[in-house]
Amino acid sequence: MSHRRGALIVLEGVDRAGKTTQCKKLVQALRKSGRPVEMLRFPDRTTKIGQLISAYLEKNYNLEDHAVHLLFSANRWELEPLLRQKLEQGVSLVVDRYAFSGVAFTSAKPGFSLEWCMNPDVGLPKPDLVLYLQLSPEVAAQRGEFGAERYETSDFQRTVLQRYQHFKKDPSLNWQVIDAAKSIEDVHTEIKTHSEMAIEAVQYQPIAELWK
Ligand code: ADP
Ligand code: 2DT
Repeated sequence: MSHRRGALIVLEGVDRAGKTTQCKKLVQALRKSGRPVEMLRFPDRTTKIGQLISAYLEKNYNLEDHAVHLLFSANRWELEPLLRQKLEQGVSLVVDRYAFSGVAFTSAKPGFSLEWCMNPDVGLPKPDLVLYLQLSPEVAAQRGEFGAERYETSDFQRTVLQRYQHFKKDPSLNWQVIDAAKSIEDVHTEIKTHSEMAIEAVQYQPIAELWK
């Protein structure tokens, strides 16, 4: 590849870990230093599939557990051409949740293996960096009440937190654990450093495929 590509940077972590706050700050900081960057989030609730997912999360619509898992994955695949195009154009992407949320949340339900949960996302653009915002349920609780959406209960979130631990053992991922209990500014500084390093490191590398 003769021209530079952008980096795919994903933020993951349990509810209220600070993902949205940090995605916005990271995009601002990277833009300020002159790097082309855009923010995305999954689920993307604006598409037809996303609207179904949103209705499910808001408990306005029931879906069978396997079916909704596949819809979350389909919501990533429908944006895959756009993601790839942006990265190839040299735009870095900061993404609030990705396939790791898909696996952690569905595998927290009874009867779902990690392997089954990972399968539909095999081959998606592989993140060059995953920033996992680590926060204990106790500190998360201090950041406010749970909302009314599906999955927003402390028992379920505890299981999700356990499921996330699987990924830090995967040597093929650039999985960085960030202490999300620190101040917003301290977390930001750490995230920015990792992100700038990833952007430099991958600019002449091809985009890899997730879990392949
Ligand atoms: P998430 O997207 O992971 O659910 P948010 O970014 O929406 O988390 O943050 C959840 C709440 O916690 C918000 O009220 C936010 O202002 C607050 N918050 C985020 N990061 C921190 C931090 N490092 N310390 C204290 N409060 C934080
Ligand atoms: P927020 O929009 O507040 O982040 O909540 N989820 C997300 C899944 O179950 N599977 C997925 O693939 C993704 C991306 C996490 C979205 C909720 O949807 C869950 C919380």
